[in-house]
Amino acid sequence: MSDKEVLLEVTADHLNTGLRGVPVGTCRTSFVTPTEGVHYCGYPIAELTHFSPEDIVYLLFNKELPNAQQSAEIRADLASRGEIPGDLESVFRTLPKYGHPMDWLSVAIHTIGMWETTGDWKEDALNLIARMPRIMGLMYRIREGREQDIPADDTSLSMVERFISTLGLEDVDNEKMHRVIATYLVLHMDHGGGNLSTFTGKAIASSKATVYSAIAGAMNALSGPLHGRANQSCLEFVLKVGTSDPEQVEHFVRGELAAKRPIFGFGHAVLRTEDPRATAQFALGEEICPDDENFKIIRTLREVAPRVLAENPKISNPNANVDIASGALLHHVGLEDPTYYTTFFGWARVIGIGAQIVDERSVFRGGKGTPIYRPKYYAEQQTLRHIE
Ligand code: AMX
Repeated sequence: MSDKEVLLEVTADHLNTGLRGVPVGTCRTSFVTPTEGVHYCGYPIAELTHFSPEDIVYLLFNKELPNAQQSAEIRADLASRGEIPGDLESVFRTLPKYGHPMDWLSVAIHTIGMWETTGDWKEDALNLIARMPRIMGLMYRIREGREQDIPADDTSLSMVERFISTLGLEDVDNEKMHRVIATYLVLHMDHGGGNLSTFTGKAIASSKATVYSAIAGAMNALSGPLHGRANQSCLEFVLKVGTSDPEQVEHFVRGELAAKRPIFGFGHAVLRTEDPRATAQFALGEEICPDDENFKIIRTLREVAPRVLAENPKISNPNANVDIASGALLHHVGLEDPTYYTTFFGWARVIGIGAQIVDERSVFRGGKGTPIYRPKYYAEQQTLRHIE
């Protein structure tokens, strides 16, 4: 695009719309199309589902998929950065257990940033990414009161293996858990430049606050029910449906719509087909848990809800979105408490947001970086007056 190309004529009715559709900047890591959903560095997400999370970290930071040697190098690099530089368990013990896991995650990220910040955008982003598996595992252990015999963090393992090892759940199928979490991470790492948490992270970093402050803030943005917390609501919704009988599911869906409640897991602001991230998770579920009760419910919802939602012409996309299936899969592999689900989303997004912060701070504008964010606001109901 040329420097002088007109991208949008801004009119007064763009004000107070949350910058919806207002061009702000460029993004080198991902974009979203109405038919194929998110693409990472040009690759449709559907073509990336079988790569390891480490390979996708490499892709988002280097804009190319790694060859075998580069893949081994990124794993070794992340392993070398994995150790948390302080006693996070003690900090976690001081937090209220009734606090939401997303608040714990944000506190953990902020705390680690106080212990150690190098000031180099890429170093700090990669260090934080490498520490996320241990943060996630320790959060579960301390919140659940399983504080004894937490295994040492073997940073030579993959990121997902480190989480599973720290988590230390008995009677679960670790291999299935590995597949579900690895797929989850790959699918959720990035989603364009303007989603709220990514935008928030980049906005904070534009003040040259640290990567840790910026990403802690991004996690706070992600924690809201209109953003990341939708995946928690989605499994809660599935549990509420409680049946996979098509007639009963249809009755339930119609009842929710009549009561003006959303049908969670359906609809999207940009996509106009089923989200390929939902398609990928349905395929994984058919493979690993076709008879799981919650999976059966979402399978029926996927058949029934789009048909019912399509009766309302206002609804631009009646199809399944990314959140429909992830909860059922996480629940199946032993991660049954939906209040944690947004933290997996956060874990994944630390990678995309980290890569975007590095681009904005050290690549754009010939390496000078984007200036501090400063959109314009107009005064409203503020006629000039003076103290008499
Ligand atoms: N259930 C009920 N109503 C829905 C709906 C759904 N699944 N999807 C859209 N609608 C309604 C909207 O609320 C809106 O109603 P309004 O005009 O009275 O405000 C109308 O249909 C038109 O909406 P839209 O243009 O099709 O979508 P949107 O961009 O306004 O909203 C979304 C998108 C995701 C918020 C919406 O589809 C929704 O609320 N879905 C259910 C909740 C959910 O699954 N959230 C997870 C989002 C996943 C993600 O994007 N990460």
